[in-house]
Amino acid sequence: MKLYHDPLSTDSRAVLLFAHEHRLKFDEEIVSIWDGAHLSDVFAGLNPDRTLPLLVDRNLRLTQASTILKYLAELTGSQTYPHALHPRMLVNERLDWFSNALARDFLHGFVYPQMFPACRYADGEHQAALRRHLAAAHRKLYVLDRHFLGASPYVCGQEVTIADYLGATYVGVGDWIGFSLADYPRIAAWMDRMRSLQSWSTSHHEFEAGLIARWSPEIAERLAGTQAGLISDLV
Ligand SMILES: N[C@@H](CCC(=O)N[C@@H](CS)C(=O)NCC(=O)O)C(=O)O
Repeated sequence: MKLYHDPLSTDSRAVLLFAHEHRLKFDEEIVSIWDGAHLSDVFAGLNPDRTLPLLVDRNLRLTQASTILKYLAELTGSQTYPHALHPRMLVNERLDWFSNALARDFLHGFVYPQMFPACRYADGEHQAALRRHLAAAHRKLYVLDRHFLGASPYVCGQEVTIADYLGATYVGVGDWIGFSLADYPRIAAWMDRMRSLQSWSTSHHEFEAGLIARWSPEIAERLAGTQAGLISDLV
């Protein structure tokens, strides 16, 4: 079994978190997303969608972090993916929500365009697009805080599941633009719980080191300016 990933890829980190927590051993290869290695013809031969992560197990190729998490949990008999039908469907439901709703509005719509130059909106549209997606992201975060977490420590109830691995990895990226969780106390407490997992820092260390190494001072300054402007205007 081989995992193609890059610590700079958010979806890769969710899989790495699960793998480290479960002490899983497999071959791995880093495909540098920053250098565009995922766009190469060689990698497209493995994953025509040219995205990371990719898990290859004999003839099976899985390209969705959520499916890879389910597969690895199933292979290892992990309790983080319950077998009973209703609890399992709840985990699937939350995974879909993180992959679709939260990723769209929070990650792709609001966070990445501020972190990665290639994801910026066109000049003249950038600020307006960020504002629109920030408003949508707040609606999603409200649902996560008040409804999914509510009185529970984890998004599916009392026990940590693969949905928490994926969701916390997504929410954690907000730190890099200084996104405040002050209005979301349950999310903040959940993130503290997830960050206290013994493998959290291992699976996030290379991401953090990679970002710090790659961000030029100019980008860092622009990021700080953009975020400061948004925060003072909107929050
Ligand atoms: N739906 C996929 C998303 C995979 C994805 O978009 N990965 C990003 C990195 S987090 C990627 O490879 N982006 C490169 C690109 O779109 O060019 C999943 O859940 O794993």
